Amino acid sequence: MHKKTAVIGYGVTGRSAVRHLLAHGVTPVIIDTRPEPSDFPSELRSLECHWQTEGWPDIAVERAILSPGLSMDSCLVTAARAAGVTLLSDIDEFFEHVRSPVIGITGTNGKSTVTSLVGHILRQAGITVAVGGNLGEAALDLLDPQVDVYVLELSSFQLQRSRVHEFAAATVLNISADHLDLHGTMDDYVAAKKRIYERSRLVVYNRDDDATWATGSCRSIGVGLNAPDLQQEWGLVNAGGETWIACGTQRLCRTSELPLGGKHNILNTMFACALVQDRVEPARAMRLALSFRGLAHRFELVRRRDGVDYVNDSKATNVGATQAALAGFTTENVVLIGGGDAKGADLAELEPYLKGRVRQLVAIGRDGEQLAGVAESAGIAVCVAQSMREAVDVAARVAEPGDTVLLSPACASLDMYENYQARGDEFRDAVNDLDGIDA
Ligand code: UMA
Ligand code: ADP
Repeated sequence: MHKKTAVIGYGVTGRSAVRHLLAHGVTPVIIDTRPEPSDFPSELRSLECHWQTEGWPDIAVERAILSPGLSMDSCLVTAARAAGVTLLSDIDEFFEHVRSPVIGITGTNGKSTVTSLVGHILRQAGITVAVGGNLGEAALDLLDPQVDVYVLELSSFQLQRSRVHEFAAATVLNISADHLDLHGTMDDYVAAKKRIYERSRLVVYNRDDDATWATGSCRSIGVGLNAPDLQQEWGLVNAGGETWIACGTQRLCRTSELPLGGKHNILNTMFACALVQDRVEPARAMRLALSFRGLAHRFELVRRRDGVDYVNDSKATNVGATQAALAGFTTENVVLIGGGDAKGADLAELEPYLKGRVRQLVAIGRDGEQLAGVAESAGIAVCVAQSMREAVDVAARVAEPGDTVLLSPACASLDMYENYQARGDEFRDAVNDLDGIDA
């Protein structure tokens, strides 16, 4: 067993790393730039802790598990490197201990949906599965000898600071600009994501997005919205006036039967089925996928009131996700609530998606004015709201029967909320408090 191990960052990941190390007989040193949390457990008081630490403390450490949220350019990480500390991620530590196959999922959007759907299909097929990573439980908390297959959602930050690992199947679902405030360049962001392919036994890529294509000679399956031209590839075919999901020459299901709306969810469903292809045969996987009900805050219908749909897409924290949400509308019947922390992204990329779909923008948050400018140049009416309640009230006043009031901010929530869930919850509460008839 390794000695003198530090855990850098005491968030969700750091806590899981401390638990894991203690369970394996290693006493870690905790280092964090933040003050000691008020809920720090009394049973950990005997550990050596360095709170509010910017430089490397005067301690001899061989290796450190580095949390994903701390920038690689931070003073603490630079100082750890200068002190010769070997930096690992929680994912590296997870792979040192895991004894069952791991399916890995990354991409700019759809990770949580596909990760949960893969877990759902495997579970329904009678396989003991553990699902987590960037979503839900941290990877190290999932380790359990009873588990047959692990399904991990992986962020670019986790992949960026991990070694290359052998996934049973891995995917980069799609790539669009995100987290450029921390990655600096698009090349750095894409390179971090594509590390997931390097030793993967099966690669599932997006035929319509060349940034997701693998370069080596790995076994790969393409997924796309056009017809599949190879056996085992996934895509859409038209037959008898209907659109079908197909795997190779096999027609599996009409897209109209899918429980989740939007073209992006058709893709997500095909990705999930392709990722489990070595364990659950395609027709069965597709059948099992039909009972998946989707996740909260992702294009979730909250209420139909006075003929207006209120949809919570608070998880749309980047431009690509809001583009996907808007792409599903064909007429100018959306009242969009958007804005927040744009994380350095160019919101002008939304303009072609706003035109012909959005009738009114209600702008919120720090970069709401920037989004308002984009909408105005597309000739769309704009107003600015100071709170979510005000935004919902304004949207409800301007919406007409047949319209959709859509919270799909294209921005992170952190300028106004603790996280996207809190933002979506406030939207949901404000919508449910509106007077009116549910219909
Ligand atoms: N921080 C400090 N000082 C430190 C350590 C961290 O200021 O010494 C700050 C970071 O800059 C960051 C915050 O604390 O703002 C949290 O960082 P962390 O590394 O402690 O994060 P965790 O609590 O461990 O949560 C992380 C993921 N968060 C991030 O990567 C920012 C969680 O994903 C993930 O669920 C968890 O690990 C378990 O794997 C959340 C997320 O927002 C949902 N992820 C981003 C996304 O999905 O877009 C990547
Ligand atoms: P992630 O975990 O990558 O953030 P989620 O499944 O939580 O992905 O969805 C995040 C946002 O992206 C939601 O607004 C959702 O509607 C949208 N979305 C989901 N799948 C896709 C996709 N394949 N392409 C584009 N946007 C998507």
